[in-house]
Amino acid sequence: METTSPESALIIVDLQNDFMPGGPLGVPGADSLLPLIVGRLGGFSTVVATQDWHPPGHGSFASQHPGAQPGELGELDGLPQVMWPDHCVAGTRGAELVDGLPLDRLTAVFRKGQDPRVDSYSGFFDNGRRGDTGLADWLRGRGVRRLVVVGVATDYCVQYTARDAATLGFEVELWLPGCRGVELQPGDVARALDGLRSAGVEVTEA
Ligand code: VGL
Ligand code: ZN
Repeated sequence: METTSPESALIIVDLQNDFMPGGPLGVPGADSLLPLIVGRLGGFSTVVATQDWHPPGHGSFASQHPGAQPGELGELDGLPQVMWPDHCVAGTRGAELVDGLPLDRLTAVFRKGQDPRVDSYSGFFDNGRRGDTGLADWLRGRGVRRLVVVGVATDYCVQYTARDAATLGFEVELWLPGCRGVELQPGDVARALDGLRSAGVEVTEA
């Protein structure tokens, strides 16, 4: 049996319906993650889920930029911004955590992406690092020093969450079997993993 350490937390990033294959921002293979992630829940006394939670008409949506196509690079409030299909609108079925994720096993859910003027890939800060979700202080308050990060998408929200966690001084493991990427450009996931390793994140493959 896996031993639980109060110092370790599992961070499940954006395991939401709209990111499942067939959804508006479907991530290939994301529907295979649930049993793998559920299988690890017992090893952690602290389990956090993040939830992408956008207002209708969020500025990251291509639909808000005349002429923009989903997947293109544009700009939002002075920051480079990928134009995404409408997704994870607060309160919709698409924004719900996937069926089968046992909500009673989650210690907390942190929502992000609520400011229409800035995207928020990381579970800690928005992309402009202006807003703070409070996750870091909450984890420290529980005595958590080590994080295992899983979920979607490896090249976006998982990457940003893991990098911020390392920068904030947490010991971070990205458990690759529990992650899937968008891969808008071939090689995006590999580049994200290289960057994370350089930032001190341990990428584990089994
Ligand atoms: C995500 C793009 C837009 C993610 C969220 O969860 O990785 N990607 N919003
Ligand atoms: Zn989003």
